[in-house]
Amino acid sequence: MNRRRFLQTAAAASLGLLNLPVIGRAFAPSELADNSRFDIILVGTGYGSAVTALRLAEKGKRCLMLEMGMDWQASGMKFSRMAWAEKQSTWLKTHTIAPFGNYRVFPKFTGALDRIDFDQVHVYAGRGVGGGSLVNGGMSVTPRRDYFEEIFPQLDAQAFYDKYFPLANRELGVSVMPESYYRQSAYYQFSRVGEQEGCAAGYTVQKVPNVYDYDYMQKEEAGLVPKSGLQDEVIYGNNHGKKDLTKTYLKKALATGNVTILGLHRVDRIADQGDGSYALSVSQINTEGETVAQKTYHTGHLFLGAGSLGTTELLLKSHAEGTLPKLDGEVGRYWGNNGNTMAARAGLKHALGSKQASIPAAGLAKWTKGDDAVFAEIAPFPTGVDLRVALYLVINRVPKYGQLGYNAAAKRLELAWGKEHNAHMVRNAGQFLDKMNAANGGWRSTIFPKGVEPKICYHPLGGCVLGKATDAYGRLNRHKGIYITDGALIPASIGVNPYVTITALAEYCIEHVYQQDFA
Ligand code: FAE
Repeated sequence: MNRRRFLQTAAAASLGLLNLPVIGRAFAPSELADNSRFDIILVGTGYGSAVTALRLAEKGKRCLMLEMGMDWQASGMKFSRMAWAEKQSTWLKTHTIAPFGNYRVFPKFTGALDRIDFDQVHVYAGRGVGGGSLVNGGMSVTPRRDYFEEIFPQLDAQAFYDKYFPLANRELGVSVMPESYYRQSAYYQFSRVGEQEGCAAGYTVQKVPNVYDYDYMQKEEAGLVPKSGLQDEVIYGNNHGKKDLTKTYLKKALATGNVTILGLHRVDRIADQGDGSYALSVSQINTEGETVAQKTYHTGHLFLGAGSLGTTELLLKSHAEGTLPKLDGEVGRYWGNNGNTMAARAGLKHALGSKQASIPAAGLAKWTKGDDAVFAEIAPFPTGVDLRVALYLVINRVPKYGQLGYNAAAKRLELAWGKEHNAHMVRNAGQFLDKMNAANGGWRSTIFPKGVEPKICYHPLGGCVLGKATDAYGRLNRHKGIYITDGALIPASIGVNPYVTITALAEYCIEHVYQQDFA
């Protein structure tokens, strides 16, 4: 051990900092002690945070990222398959929390997939370095321009479609599955049947780009490499093939040498110090979720990227507990589930195949100007047998917003979201199923009530909306030095799977914030 490393290690040991789950080399262990001050702290390591960290770090700014989930790469653990979920599948619960089939039990562990339950909606989220990119289906969809303009009338759409969406797609490593492979793969029979049936029912087929490496997938099918997307891996993480954020934005950010990520570090509270700085109460947890250390970190530049619910909760909770007294009433508003509704048909005439890839490749659209607009992702049902059941994740508009609040007495985040918010989604998804059945045969499956389940939300959006709770570039109202970077910026709906939009918005915001606040 060289002298510098020896001194650092000795200092770390005296401060009780050994065994810190540290990634990256921006800060020595001794600089991570309790009560340390950092120029920049980012909360979370999902899309918003990863983009922001890269753009700051490549300009030479040192960034500390705090992530409540694990560093999966360093852990050496494998992600679970869906068919045989183990403890690492699920965030601190004793059983699985998938949309259905939750018969597996295990000890609590800081696993990859979390679910936050409200009365009429169950919100799924990824946990770990990489956030939602670890558990999502990799569907990388740029929104329709007319809908983007409807949701964000104040933004320069031309700039987004010329610059920020292409940039986001490039950095994320998005590609379209080669048609030749799609047409002949046994694993995409379900999707080809879905397209054919959708056309017959009058829907427009839309190919869906993805961040899955299709060269790898073709090798999977040829039996040349370990299977992942072709072996029911997705919502608990992919062991191969998927370019999650640890292989794209976060990898580049760490390579600058200006980023350190602390895994298993949960930010519990933000306190306005009144001098332009913020004190964060942080709990370091172990893999059973128990607190093993508590510390306070200080910063003048706090970037929140804890996801729609995580970011909004941190702000509302800190306000309710009196440490962020000036919080704007706009925080918590314009929340929505991106219109997510699961739908299922049974009794299909055509075989869907006993082999089904877990990575979706196409969707069916009828995106009208009214509340009946739908975009239905043709989802796999990879059970290993062909049950002739077709699944869809239907995305709808969100005409009625939800509102988040924090109940200080009960110490929990609350959401005003009732059956009335879901009503048009249930109607639309039901009509979609009925049209598909009328054109192709089949009936509404009983895996969901009348074939439709509106409580499943994979795409939480809103709570700190751009231009409402923030200025034009994500700076939180009334709080100089706090920035929102994530899905909380989007008001309730974007009409397609959202992370390309979240990435593009984060690129846009940090470009302007850097020029105005850091350059
Ligand atoms: P996100 O990626 O959720 O990252 C937030 C991070 O902050 C997480 O790592 C948290 O662990 C961490 N965190 C939260 N609270 C704290 C705290 N207090 N202290 C420290 N760390 C904290 O945020 N979208 C698509 O576009 N295409 C898809 O195919 C797709 N499929 C999905 C499938 C599933 C099963 C799920 C759950 C989601 C899917 N999504 C998909 C949604 C997408 O993953 C989601 O919109 C983004 O991940 C949201 O990005 P954010 O940056 O907002």
